[in-house]
Amino acid sequence: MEEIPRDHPRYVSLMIRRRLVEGFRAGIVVPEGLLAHGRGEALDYILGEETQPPAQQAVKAAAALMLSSQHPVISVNGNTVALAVDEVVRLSKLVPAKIEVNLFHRSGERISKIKQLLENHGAADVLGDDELVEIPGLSSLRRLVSRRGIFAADCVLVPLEDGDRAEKLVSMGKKIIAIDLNPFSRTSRAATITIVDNVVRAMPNLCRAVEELKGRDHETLQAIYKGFNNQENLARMIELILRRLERLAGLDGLKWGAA
Ligand code: PTJ
Repeated sequence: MEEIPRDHPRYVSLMIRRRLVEGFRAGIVVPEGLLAHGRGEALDYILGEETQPPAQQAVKAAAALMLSSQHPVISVNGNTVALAVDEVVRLSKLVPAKIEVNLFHRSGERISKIKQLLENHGAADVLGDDELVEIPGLSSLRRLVSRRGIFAADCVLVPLEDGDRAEKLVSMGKKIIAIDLNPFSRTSRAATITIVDNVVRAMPNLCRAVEELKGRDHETLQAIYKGFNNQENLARMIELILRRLERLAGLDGLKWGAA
């Protein structure tokens, strides 16, 4: 692939796209994943492509929730591993939490490629194709989950999700942490904690927060995540988008247009 000049004003964004295209060519990301990224990056652009304070609060609550859970699981799909494979593995070791591959566009071949990639980056015992059971009432192939993983989990981290599975997992009594740049999505609204940020920033932030909170007693961790109100946090993110658009509307449009 052609070189992307380091001094290009959109260098970071172009490199993120490149990772997804490479993931697509390797059979890890589906074409729909590239489209999903387009929606995500449009929202990220509006958010200023940086972690906003409400997202950092959600990260802290998510870290506390994962650390105080009995059986936390990190659910991964094609886009997540293409963008944050090292952080997924690191987080799974820090918490510790199991990793399960759970795909919307499920195929045996993609599951083994994603498992292989995770294992190449140091993950052990990646779930997703063994002892499968169904999430009741869910018709997409995401209903197939591991008995030892998502099915038994009390807390599931779902980066980049499509709506209905999060809702079903919540109705099964599980606590859900979503990472989704779209504060309006069904996933964001259904989750216990939603981190409205790009997965490339949210995952390292989550690793750092887990490192900081590790060793705190159960009551302190519970107090942190119980003090978090998801609907309020989403409302603050939407408010932030409104304020930012208002500010931008006052500027010369040509100055801030992306290449
Ligand atoms: O790998 P598979 O087969 O499981 O398929 C994965 C995709 C992403 C194709 C599938 O889950 C899907 O169709 O998802 P949706 O319904 O398009 O939802 C993806 C959500 O993630 C949208 O709300 C996007 O705004 C958001 N999003 C996209 N890129 C990012 C993101 N959120 C955080 N970080 C991103 N980089």
